[in-house]
Amino acid sequence: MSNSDFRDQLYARRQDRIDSFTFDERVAAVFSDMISRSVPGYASIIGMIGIMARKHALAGSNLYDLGCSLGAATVSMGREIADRDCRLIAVDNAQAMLQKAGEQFSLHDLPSVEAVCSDIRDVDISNASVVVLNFTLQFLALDERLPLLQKIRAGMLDEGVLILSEKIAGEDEQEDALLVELHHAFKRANGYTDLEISQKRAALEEVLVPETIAMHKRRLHEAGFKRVDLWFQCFNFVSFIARP
Ligand code: GEK
Repeated sequence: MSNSDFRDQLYARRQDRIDSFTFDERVAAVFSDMISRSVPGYASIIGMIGIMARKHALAGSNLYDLGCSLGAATVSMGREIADRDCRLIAVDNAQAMLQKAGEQFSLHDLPSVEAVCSDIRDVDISNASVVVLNFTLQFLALDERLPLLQKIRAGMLDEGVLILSEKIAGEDEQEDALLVELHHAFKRANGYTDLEISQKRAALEEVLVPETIAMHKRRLHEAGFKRVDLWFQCFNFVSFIARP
């Protein structure tokens, strides 16, 4: 296969009907290229998740990567905590993604990873020192977000951290328009055409529902996290570190 086989061209041709976005084989095949050309700061976030795991992972505890896709955050954490007796649990409900994640784990020689094909709403969270939701919560229905965060909080050690990354909405119309415009400029600079940008946007319309930073902070507090800090923002992509 040539490199171009892995380039995301899923929305390059005009489509008469845009189906809702799903994480199928076609997406799994190009996912690395898609996320790095679509999410500003993705590589930095992945790297920093490893750094944060190194700081917070406790020996004998569990580390969760919920909605792991191809397992980039798990690999980043695994590299940083190789010397510790921790269990890494990578969860995704898309079989096509999880299969490729498994290949990554063997490639990086991460023996203690458990790859679980499940809905994150159904997995048991316990003895957790690090929980990662890296651009996953945004795919749950609004009323399912708080119960998931409450479950995570309940399964977390008092010294634990939740790293929550999300695509966000601006606090008002003007800020939102600015952030969206800058994000689209980022995608254009990475080779996506206006057609690709608008067709992908339509496919994600009802699937990915962004919320404001204020809404996320409020909900994290409601779920029982006492400290919530924003450690990353680039345009409409942010990441929080939340602590009990
Ligand atoms: C990364 N974290 O590269 N249960 C399990 N998995 C789910 C669910 C659910 N209810 N809903 C969505 N997913 C990754 C990137 S991508 C983000 C995360 C994006 C999974 C879905 O199958 C997909 O693999 C992932 O969450 C979202 O660090 O594509 O924008």
